[in-house]
Amino acid sequence: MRDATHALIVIDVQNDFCPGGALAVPEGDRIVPGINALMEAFPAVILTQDWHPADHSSFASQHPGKAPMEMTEMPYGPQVLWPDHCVQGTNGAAFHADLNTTRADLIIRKGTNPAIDSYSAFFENDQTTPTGLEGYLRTRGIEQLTMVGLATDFCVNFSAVDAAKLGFAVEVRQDLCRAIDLNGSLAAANAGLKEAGVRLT
Ligand code: VGL
Ligand code: ZN
Repeated sequence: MRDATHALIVIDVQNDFCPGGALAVPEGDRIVPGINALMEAFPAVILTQDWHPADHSSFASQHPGKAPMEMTEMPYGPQVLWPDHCVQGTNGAAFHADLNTTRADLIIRKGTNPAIDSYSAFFENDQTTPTGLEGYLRTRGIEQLTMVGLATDFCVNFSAVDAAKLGFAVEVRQDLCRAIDLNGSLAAANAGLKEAGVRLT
């Protein structure tokens, strides 16, 4: 068992990010058994859940003439336009059926504001609106984070970089993550993670 200052953060292991889902990450489901096993070694387990309203502005369907995976400009900067995914209350937004959610201390939902996407578990994509996760971790005395989940190059990446900037010691278990890899996003993410001082293991 890791000591009480160490939490496992499981990012977005949801049906829509698994094979057959709306924004399927190749092999996204393959990491589930390893994540369940790893939970046993952690005194604190937090799950994140991408949780969008049906008219979310990150959906290409909300931008006439735009197709999924194209870019747009939002007031807060460039934004990838995604297929509709993880709509609140749908089966696609549910956790993978085999993920051990019983073990979770906290489930934090993100991407609920229709005007702002939220890749990171700590801040929305405007990089200023907090989700509240930092306060939860600090009040529990947690200083070290191990991150796993989907997708390596988007939500895991942004969560890990933000956590490192906030002063947590962060490890990303690459064997328990899978990537979307859009236009070199995985290589860029790995470089950014190293630069931020995240340990890639
Ligand atoms: C994610 C794209 C859009 C993720 C969430 O979990 O990595 N990616 N929403
Ligand atoms: Zn999303």
